[in-house]
Amino acid sequence: MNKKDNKDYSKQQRMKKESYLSLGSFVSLAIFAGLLLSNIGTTSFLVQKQAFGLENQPQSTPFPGMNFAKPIDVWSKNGVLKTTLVADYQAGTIDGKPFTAMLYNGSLPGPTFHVFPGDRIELNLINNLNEPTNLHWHGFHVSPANNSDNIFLEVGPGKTQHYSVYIPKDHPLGTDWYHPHLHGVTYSQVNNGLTGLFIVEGLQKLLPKPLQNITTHTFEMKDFPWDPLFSTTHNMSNTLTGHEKLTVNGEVNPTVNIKSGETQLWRFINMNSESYITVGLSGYKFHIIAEDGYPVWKVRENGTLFLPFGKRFDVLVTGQGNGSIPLRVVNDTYNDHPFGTIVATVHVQGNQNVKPVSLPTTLPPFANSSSISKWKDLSNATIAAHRVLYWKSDDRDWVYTINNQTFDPNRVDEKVKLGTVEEWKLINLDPVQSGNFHPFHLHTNDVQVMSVNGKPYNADGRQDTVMIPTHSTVVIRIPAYDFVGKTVYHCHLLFHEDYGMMGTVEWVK
Ligand SMILES: [Cu+2]
Repeated sequence: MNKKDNKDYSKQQRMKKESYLSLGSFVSLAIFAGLLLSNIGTTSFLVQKQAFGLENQPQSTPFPGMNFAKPIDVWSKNGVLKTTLVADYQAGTIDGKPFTAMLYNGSLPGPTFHVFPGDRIELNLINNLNEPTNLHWHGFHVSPANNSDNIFLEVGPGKTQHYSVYIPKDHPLGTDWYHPHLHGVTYSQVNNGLTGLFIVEGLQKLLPKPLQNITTHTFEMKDFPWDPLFSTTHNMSNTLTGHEKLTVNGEVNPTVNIKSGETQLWRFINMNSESYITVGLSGYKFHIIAEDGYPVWKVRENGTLFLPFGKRFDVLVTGQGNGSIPLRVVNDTYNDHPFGTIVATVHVQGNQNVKPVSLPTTLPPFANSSSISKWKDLSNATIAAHRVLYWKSDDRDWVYTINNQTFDPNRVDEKVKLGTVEEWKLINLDPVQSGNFHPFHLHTNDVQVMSVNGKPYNADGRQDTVMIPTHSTVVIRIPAYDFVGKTVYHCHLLFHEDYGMMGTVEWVK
């Protein structure tokens, strides 16, 4: 059974479960659906905007023929990003199909935030949903405690949570993102549209002078529409609408303009929670300068980019020739879209007399630090502890475990001492035919991949989202530094996470 068949198989299992639902469940389903609709009918986004001072932020413009808005860019000012996110339901259409999404500030995806190392984030999260939510800064090296990147916080319906996040002066540079991270509802909230980019600026300053002011484009890739009924029923048969489209920044097949000879910085992210994407641009190479918001030690040239859920790549691309070429889903072991699916159209303007600049093969260190933990290769690090984590799926009963345990927020699974480097062996026990890949994600500290199935891995830098293929072993090294507190590691197939595949780690002094 290949991955696709397996997905269909899982869906059949989910449908089977649905048939066990009692009449009572259907009654409560109807009540919940009614609540959802009444909320859509009565909540005015404009009123909320005025109430929370959002009317002073740059205005979003609606997509043509839709009432979802385009994401806007919000920058920090004088070292502070002061902003508000309102999570609410919003009706609109994608590809002519009506769809009710869960959105931040009415835009699909949410606003793109731009911050610098050393900045402070002061953010109000207002929850207008009928269910609890919270916020995670995916890829950020910040405190996991108090009202910082604390995924144990629960923001109830109608409640507001203030977040204060301090970004270290030597924070890695690149593309990170934000999304809800409340155990049990993460999968549906992310799939319904509650995601946005959080860019730590400064990556261009690591490039040769002529490239420091290049044009940037973001590619926030996500399958829409997703069936919002799942959020109210939590019935797995509702998770796939059957007419999902691969969208980029909320649009189907947008156009990107580049001149022949011009180099641009493209920031890719897979914002799905259960679809892999591999993209390619025929005749082009992507020069990867950051992975998971972490500048590389060595620039790798790749013809394709494989993005598990949550993965980001910052790449340099130089325009060639003249005319339009499609950015497509290309053939790869892992892919959940038909080969050839168009992601975006790249329009190259030829004969512009733009002289190409030679691209760098390495980048200078992003942080001025002598500490090995901060940014250097961990291959020769002293290892303070070795741990083994077994990842296992039961697709029939939807039980997903790490070391035979499902998630318990009150338990501490691993304690890691600050200032040390640990080596973790991640073993995926699921057989190849199960199709159950598990993208490992760790909060607070980025990791270095050391080997895959015993074969040494030549790491270009650090990552926060690492694929553990079926029936495979991946060895990683984790440097613990700067922050104490309890947080989590988990599978970023968010359905697995919601059904148990998450453990707790406490960074201790
Ligand atoms: Cu998984």
